Amino acid sequence: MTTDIKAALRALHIETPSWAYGNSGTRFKVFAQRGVPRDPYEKLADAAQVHAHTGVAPTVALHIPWDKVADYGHLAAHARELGVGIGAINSNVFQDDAYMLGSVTNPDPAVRRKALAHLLECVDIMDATGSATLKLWFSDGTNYPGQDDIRARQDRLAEALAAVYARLGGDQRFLLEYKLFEPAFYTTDVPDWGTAYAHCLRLGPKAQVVVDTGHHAPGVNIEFIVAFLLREGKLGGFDFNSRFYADDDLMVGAADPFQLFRIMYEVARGGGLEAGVAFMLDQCHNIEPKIPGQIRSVMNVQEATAKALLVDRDALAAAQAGGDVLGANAVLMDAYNTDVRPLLAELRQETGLAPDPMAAYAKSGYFEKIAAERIGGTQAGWGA
Ligand code: LRH
Ligand code: MN
Repeated sequence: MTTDIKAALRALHIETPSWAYGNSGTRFKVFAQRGVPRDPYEKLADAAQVHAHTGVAPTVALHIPWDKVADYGHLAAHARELGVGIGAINSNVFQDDAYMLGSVTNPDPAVRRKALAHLLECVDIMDATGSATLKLWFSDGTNYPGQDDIRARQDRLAEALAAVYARLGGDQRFLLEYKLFEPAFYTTDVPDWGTAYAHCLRLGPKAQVVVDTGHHAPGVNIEFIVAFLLREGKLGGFDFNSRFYADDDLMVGAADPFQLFRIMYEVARGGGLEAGVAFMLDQCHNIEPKIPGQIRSVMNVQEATAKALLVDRDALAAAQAGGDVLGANAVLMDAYNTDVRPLLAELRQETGLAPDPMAAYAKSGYFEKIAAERIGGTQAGWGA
């Protein structure tokens, strides 16, 4: 049992987002922090620290144009030298003035063409970096009833998605991300898993859904969505974070570790650990140090996954089959209430890592080094 669990935990691959290493905030304030990267090369160096200390964060998601460089092949080579790879390419059709009334759903065909051109450029960047995954999130929506035709916007969205789908290479796929609201406050054109699923189903196997854990209405049972999409072969990935209220983008597992455990249990139960599901973090460390924030987040996913793998599946199946409600619930709670930190510390030592990545990073002196070196220049951020 432990051997299999350790093997599954060693195979866990958590992708960190380049933008988590830059400055971020809210509409009220973006607090700058010392040592923040000034360019994608420095972001990759910081991401490599997370992988160096956890052993399970070997790729970095890029966001275009926040990570725009002259030579994406050179950036990918730099990543390899650092011991990491380029993961999902994230499109950005939410920050250009032209997109005030939408990007691919905009009533103006010229704006739609502009947005599509950006999405296709992101596929070119996938080709240049060896990335196999395009992540599509659309801020598109309306703020007032009547502002635009809900059905016509779906037609425009479908047209753009079909054009991107046709451009994808053999081993490439796109992940369509949904979000209940914000920045739009009346309709959002991809508001929920059902809408994303329906568009992906219509397109084909290279189109899957990404579940951002901060993008649901309060009270939504996310692990049900996970179980359903996995059963359909349409769960492409996660944007992991946590929230107390809305799209807070806090550290995954920080606000609701039990929810993360329930999600990872459905992932393990549904074969999601072996199905090429992308486990990506999508977070903003507005007030806490960035690299330790990412290390802690990776550890939270590891802990939730270890607990999920500890569930006694046979005992659970027997209790469920026998209608033993409390017995079945107890099997799951026993796993959740198990302290898996010694198991993970042991696993890290067996793979030549320090048992406590947070302590190891703090002792490494890396922060002091970057805080001293990274003087001047423009710190990276959301570029808004
Ligand atoms: C939108 C989102 C999306 C990213 C952005 C950084 O809220 O979750 O995944 O493009 O955050
Ligand atoms: Mn996201």
